[in-house]
Formats: sequence, C-alpha cells, structure tokens
Amino acid sequence: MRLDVVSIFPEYLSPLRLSLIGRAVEKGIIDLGVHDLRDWTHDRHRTVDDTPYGGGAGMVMKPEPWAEALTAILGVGSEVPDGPEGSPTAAPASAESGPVGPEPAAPAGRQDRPAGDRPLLIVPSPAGTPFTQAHAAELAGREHLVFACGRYEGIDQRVVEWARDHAEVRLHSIGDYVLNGGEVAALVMTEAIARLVPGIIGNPESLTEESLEDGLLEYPVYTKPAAWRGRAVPDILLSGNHAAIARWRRDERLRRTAEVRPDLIAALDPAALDRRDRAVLDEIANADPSGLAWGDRPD
Ligand code: 97T
Repeated sequence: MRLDVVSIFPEYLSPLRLSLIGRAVEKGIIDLGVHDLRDWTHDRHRTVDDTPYGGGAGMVMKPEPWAEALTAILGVGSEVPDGPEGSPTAAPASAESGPVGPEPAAPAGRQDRPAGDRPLLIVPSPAGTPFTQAHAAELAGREHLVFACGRYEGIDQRVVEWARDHAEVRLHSIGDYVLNGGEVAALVMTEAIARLVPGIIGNPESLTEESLEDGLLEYPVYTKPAAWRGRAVPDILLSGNHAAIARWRRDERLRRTAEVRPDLIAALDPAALDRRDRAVLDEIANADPSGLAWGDRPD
C-alpha cells in the first residue's frame, strides 16, 4: 500500500514512523510519504491561506498549493482513459502528459491502473462521513491512500471538486468534536487502516475476534492473579467449560453494548441474534423502566 499525507505540519505525522506503521514502512509493506504543503508555494512567505470570500472569522486554505501538491501525489495526468471495455491494459500515457510538482512524490507505474485502483483522497473534516471499522477494513485493501490535512477554517471547496476528476474523494470525520486540523484525524484513520493491512500484525487471528467487527463491544478480560485486592476473576473463566465461557462472554458483550451504546444494539440484524441473546437483551430492557423489550422494538 502507498500512503501519502499532506500537511503544513509534517512533523505532526511523525508517529507514523513509530510502532506498527513504522515497522510496516521498514518492512516495505507500506510505502509512506509525508509532504509539506508549503513545498508547493512559490512566494517568499510560502503562503497557504487567505481571507474567506463572503467574510467571517478565520482563514481558508488557498487552492493553488493544494492543486499542485495533489497533482504530483495523485499522479494527475498519468491516468489512462478507459478503453472500450474499460480495459485496464490500455496504453500508458506519456510521461510528459501532465505537469508534476517540485517533488514527484509517488513512484511511477500507476499509468495502467484499473479504474477501481484510482487513488483514494481522504479529507479529514468535521463535515465528513463518520469513519467506522467498516471503512477501515475497506481502505486496508486499497493500493493508494492520500490524506489531505487542512488547517484553519478548511480548504477552498473547489479543490475537493477538482480532485474528484482525478481520484475518488471522501470526507471523513472521526467524531463529533472540533480539532485544530486534520492531522490527528489522519493519524487515527491510518492506524485503524494499517493494522488491517495483511502482513502488518504478527498474529492475524487477533484481528478475527475483534470488538465492533460484529457490531458489539468487547467482553471484559482478566489475567493472573485469580484473586487481587479482594476481587476474584469470575468463576466461569476458571471452569474450563469452553462453551459456557463463550456464552458468558457473549452475554457480557450484549450487556455492555446495551448499557453504553444502545445505538449499536438498535443497528443489529435481528437474524444475527439467537434466543439467548434476545433473553439477555429483554432482561436489560425490563430492568430499564424506559426501555422496550427487544421483541417489542420497531425495526
Ligand atoms: O475538526 C477538524 C478540523 C479539521 C479536520 C478534521 C476535523 C475533525 O475530524 N473529525 C472530527 C473533527
């Protein structure tokens, strides 16, 4: 996977060189480029912002540096129009077919990419679609991700519209709160994505049983000692009865999820619930005077 991030604070992205993603970069599984937007300015002050048309507080990121940066990084001008059948093997465009920025950041070789392998440009934004585990899983299979981290009041809207001609563009939020810029949101999303890229996590089995993959939060976990500061580990976990342990864990997942994330319970596919699941949820709903029993819920 190729991963590019554009920011006016590239050092903010230094965690990408550490830990899990850092090791994947060292192993060559992820090809990482972190770019300073100011490298695509041409004035003495390396200006990236200006006042908003229509007035209002704050500054807006100018379109020109973004378009130059994304032209270089997305490989604009190197796409090939689809053949009659949308053929992915159409003749490559000439290397002179489009302008490139000061640093041709992405490697050559995408000239004959199939339409579905167009780069995906992700713009972190409070106005974006909430980023979920399902998005992370989908993006982990993409060939090229580019994150455009805006600051100030945002990036001139025309950049997003122009970029849609050259890449798939998605705006994603990481939650309902305000950040100073897209950098931390990009770190959050890249971590969620990268750990799902094949070869990155040593034991892929640890990915299969994960919270949220099936719409429920995780069960509580315990380790030794069996008694600690007067608190015992639940007996069932010491019983050796694997079926009973699995059932207890599922009950706990249902209880936890109903307690803190009723929205996740409401979104469950009723066909994915067995009789015991429904009994556990009914018990919780009946304990809550405002709650509806599972079977009485409208779908
Ligand atoms: O608040 C932001 C500012 C810039 C870019 C992204 C965000 C944001 O993304 N998710 C929540 C907030």
